[in-house]
Formats: sequence, structure tokens, C-alpha cells
Amino acid sequence: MIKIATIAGSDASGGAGLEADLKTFGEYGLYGMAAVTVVATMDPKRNWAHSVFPLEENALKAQLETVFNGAGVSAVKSGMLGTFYAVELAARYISDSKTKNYVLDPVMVCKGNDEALNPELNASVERNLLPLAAVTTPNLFEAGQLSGIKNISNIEQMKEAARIIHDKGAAFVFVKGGSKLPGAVTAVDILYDGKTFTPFEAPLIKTDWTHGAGCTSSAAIAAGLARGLPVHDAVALAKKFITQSLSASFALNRWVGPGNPCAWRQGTLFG
Ligand code: PXL
Repeated sequence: MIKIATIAGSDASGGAGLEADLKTFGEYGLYGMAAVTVVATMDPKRNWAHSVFPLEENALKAQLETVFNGAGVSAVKSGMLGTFYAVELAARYISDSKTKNYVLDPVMVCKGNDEALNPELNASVERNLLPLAAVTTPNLFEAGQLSGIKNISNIEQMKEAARIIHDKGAAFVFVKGGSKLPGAVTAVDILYDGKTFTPFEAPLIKTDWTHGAGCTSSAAIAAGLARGLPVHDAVALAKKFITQSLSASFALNRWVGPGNPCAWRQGTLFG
């Protein structure tokens, strides 16, 4: 059995965070483990406003000990970290594990949650985690924050941002334009390895229900690496996976809706 772990927040609504990661790992036939950093909740009485409850440092450390020294992993991804000690503990355990397969999803925004927009915490992620990453997966906003290029709105700017983020230490940078690039007719993302820019293009899925798409996509890349795929192949398969997931997206309520990581199977045990 191939083992893989996520260090991420729990999204009580199930579409993002470690819930998305574990569903995705399962679809890749992997044994998923999780170290919970924060618990995120959403208030149905206040327009789905987010609250974030960090786990205390000792509780996170004990989980990391369980995952890394109690089991071991073929790959690891990180998502929402939420505190300085989570960033520092994640860096220590990932570095000590000597894994080559670390995917950093530099989660900075969680719709409606200002706390995640914490510049000092983002700087700590950049300093401590970016140099350990085999792949980092910023969306346009995160790529703007990490590169200093504001309002990225075309492919050239995506490439420039990828170059800057690569120089800060990530081996591969996967900048996700997705549906967010102005005037997008297809979903275009760019992978940069320090030498070559590789575009990945897929049909644009017209849906507002994209909650957890970033988490699912970075989990899928990590899962591909755990299975021994080279980075380009892991990214290509993840892109297919997220396109299928979004094509089966659905409304959870009037505010959000997730994709469906099981969609590629076009069926369940019940038909
Ligand atoms: O999609 C970003 C994200 C990541 N992690 C957790 C979240 C969210 C957004 O809701 O709740 C735990």
C-alpha cells in the first residue's frame, strides 16, 4: 500500500481542506493520512462566514509524529496551515522525512475569511516551505502575492510569476489560471521547471461550484507523485481529474458547491 499524507485544515463542509485531499487520495488507490492544522467552519446564519480554529501546537506535533515517524509517506501535501507554529512544524517534519514528493498548496484565501490573508504568515510559508517543495500550486491571487506581480491577468504575467516563485526555491511551479484568467475560453495553467514553460489546457467547466478545486488539484498532483509519476505526468493526470470533478460539481447550499472527486468513475457502489 502506498502511503500519503496531508497537513491541512479540516473543512467541516467537506468540499475543501483535508476532506477533499483524503477523497482524492482514495480515488488514486492510496492510503491517506492527515495531520489537522485548523478546523474551518462556515456559518449558515451569516452568509457562510468562515471561522478558523487552530489546533494547539502539541496536538499538531503529535499528529506529525504519528504520520511521519509512526508510518512514513511516499508523498505529502500541505494546505491551510493557519499559524506560525504549523508552518514551522510542517517544515521540520517534511525536511526530516527527506521526501522528494512534497506539494505545497500556498492557501492564502478562503472566501470570506480575512484571517487567511495574513501577510506575515504568507512570508513564513515562503521562507520555510517553498524551498522544500517539489511542486507549488498557486492560483492567480497566490501567484501574485508570492511573486509581487499584482493582478496577474495574462499568460505572460503567469510565466513571469512562475519564474520569480521558482527562484525562491520551489522545483516546479504550477500557476493555475483555470477559469479566472480574464477572457478565458479554456482553462489554462502553466507549469515551470526552471527551464521550460509547459501549458496545460482543458475545457472550461462553466460552474460557480468550485469550492475545494485547489485542494483537490494539489492533492491529485501529490498522489500522482506518490505513485511514481514524473511531475509533468502527475500534473497532466491531476488536470484531467479536476476537470472531471468540476464537471460533476453541485450546489451544497445557496453559497457554495464542491466538485466530485469520484466523478471520473461515473458511478458508485450503488450504480
Ligand atoms: O479552499 C481553500 C481552503 C483550504 N482549506 C480549508 C478550507 C478552505 C476553504 O474553505 O476551509 C480547510
